[in-house]
This record gives sequence, C-alpha cells and structure tokens, in this order.
Amino acid sequence: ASAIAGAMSANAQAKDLTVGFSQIGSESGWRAAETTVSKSEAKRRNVTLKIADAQQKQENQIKAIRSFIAQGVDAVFLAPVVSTGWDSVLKEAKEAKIPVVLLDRDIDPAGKDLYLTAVTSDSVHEGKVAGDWLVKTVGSKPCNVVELQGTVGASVATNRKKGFENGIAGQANIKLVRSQTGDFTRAKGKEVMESFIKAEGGGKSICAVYAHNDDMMVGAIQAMKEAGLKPGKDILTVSIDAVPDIFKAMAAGEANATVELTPNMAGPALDALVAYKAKGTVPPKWIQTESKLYTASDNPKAIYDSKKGLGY
Ligand code: GYE
Repeated sequence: ASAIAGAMSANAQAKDLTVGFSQIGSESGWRAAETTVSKSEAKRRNVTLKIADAQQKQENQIKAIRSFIAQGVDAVFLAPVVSTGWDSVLKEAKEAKIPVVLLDRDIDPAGKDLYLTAVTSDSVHEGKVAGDWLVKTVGSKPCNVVELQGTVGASVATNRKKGFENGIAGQANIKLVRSQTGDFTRAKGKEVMESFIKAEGGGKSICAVYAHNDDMMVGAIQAMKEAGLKPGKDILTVSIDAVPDIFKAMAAGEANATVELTPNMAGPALDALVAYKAKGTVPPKWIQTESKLYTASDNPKAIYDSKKGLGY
C-alpha cells in the first residue's frame, strides 16, 4: 500500500512541476530530436516544460537560467554548450533551492556539487568504440585519419577526441593527420572536409574520417562526393549519434559506422526529479545512457525506417 501511495504522491507532485530547460540550439538532427522528445516526455508526466533556445551561446544560457530562477521554476535542465563558466549562475540556482539537472553534456568536475545529477552517455567510451571499430576494420593497412571535432570547449568534443585517440593508440599504421572543429553542424562539417581534401592531395591520402557527430559526417560525405571520391569505399566513415540520415547514407554504401546516442535524456531526468521532489530520493550523480555501435551489416534501411517518427 505504501508503494502505491508513494507512486500516487509522485504523480500528484509531477502534475505541479514546472521545469525550465536551457537548450543549446538546433545545431544537429540529434539536438532537434532531443528537444522534441523532451517535450513529449514532460507531457507524459504532466510536467510543464519551458524551453529556451540559446542559439549556441553560453551567455544566452546563463540569461535563460537567471530568468528561470526569477520565475521560480521547480527545476532547471541544462545542456551546457561548453564545460566551463557555470559556477556563478549555478550557485544562484542553488541558493534559490532550485535543483539543476545536466542533460547530454557535462561541466567541469569542480562544479559537481552545483547540480543534482547528469544524464549523459560516456562520451570517452563513444570515441573509444569508434576508434576500436577503425582498428578492427583497417587491420594492418596504413591509414591516415582526419577528424571533425564538435564544438570547442564542449565536454563531448574533448571526450570523443580523447576516447578515439585511446582506441587507436599503439596502432603504428593508423595516424590522425588532421583535426579541426566543425561545430557539430552539417555546413561546417562539409566546409572543413573540403579543406582537408584540398590539403591531402584531393583526398587521395585520406583513409578514414572520424566525426564527433553524424551531422558533420553527412556534410563531409557531400564534400567527398563533390570531390569525386567515394565515401564509405575510398574513404571509411565513423561517427556518433545514429540519426536517421546516417542510416540512409549507410544503406547507400556511403557511410560505414555510427555509435548510437539516445535523444531521450529528459525521460530519466524527469523520473529522477519527480522522485527527488516527491520522496527526497537523491539520484546517483551520473545517470548513464547506452552507447551502441551500428555498421552497414545491421540493416540500415530498417533502422532508418524505425527511427523516423522518433522525434528526428
Ligand atoms: O552528439 C551532437 C549535438 O551534446 C551529446 O551535441 C550532444 C551532442 C550530439 O549537437 O549531435
């Protein structure tokens, strides 16, 4: 009976909750899906979700959080565009007794007591999975790799770089020859890939591209095709997110591998928040989401079809 009562009070509590979500922007298909899924997960729980789009700017995120505090929201969800510079505003939230939950990116470990929990994947591991796949795929063949990094200063960009480097470490035949940010966007991914191709003899000396997200890879695939190269064949691809369009490219033989990241960060965050508000249950500091590798042998066409309609 007490379990039922607990569940009922959790529901009653959830009904009244208002959460302010400081979202980064809409740089990628994954990000757009996360926003859509957050809305539906909040609705399912009768939580009022206010979303502020920061258009990639930390100063806009700080303003949004201050405004959420002024409005007296019950909690703040924050997808931190970069990992540093949050101390003052998160202290303000703490003083106002408004719990903060991080979604999909981390802040520097020094800020650990300034948030309730973080719902993220292990982004070092994601990079490692990508690196391991490449090592397995090229065998002992010499392979020059170019890397498209995510947003400079974002935890996921730092970690995905590190994890990949761990994955290829000790493989003398695999060399990371160029690495630059493409800011997680298709347009930038394409632009940077064009410059890599130019710098690498028209792309002839590139064996593989590693991109910190699928959107940059979709842009890079376009750049390779325009340069007369065959992505997925002449040049291997491995990226992260598992958005529908990368499966489309895989089905066409133009992409090789991706590491999946769920866009449903808000669901686990809301469950943790409701339990915290209703019963005082303190969640673990890190709620980890899964990372799974997909390659062309996983029936990309079927995955593409099943992913459509999931918020992308
Ligand atoms: O992989 C990328 C997005 O922070 C995990 O940000 C997120 C990343 C995601 O723009 O596509």
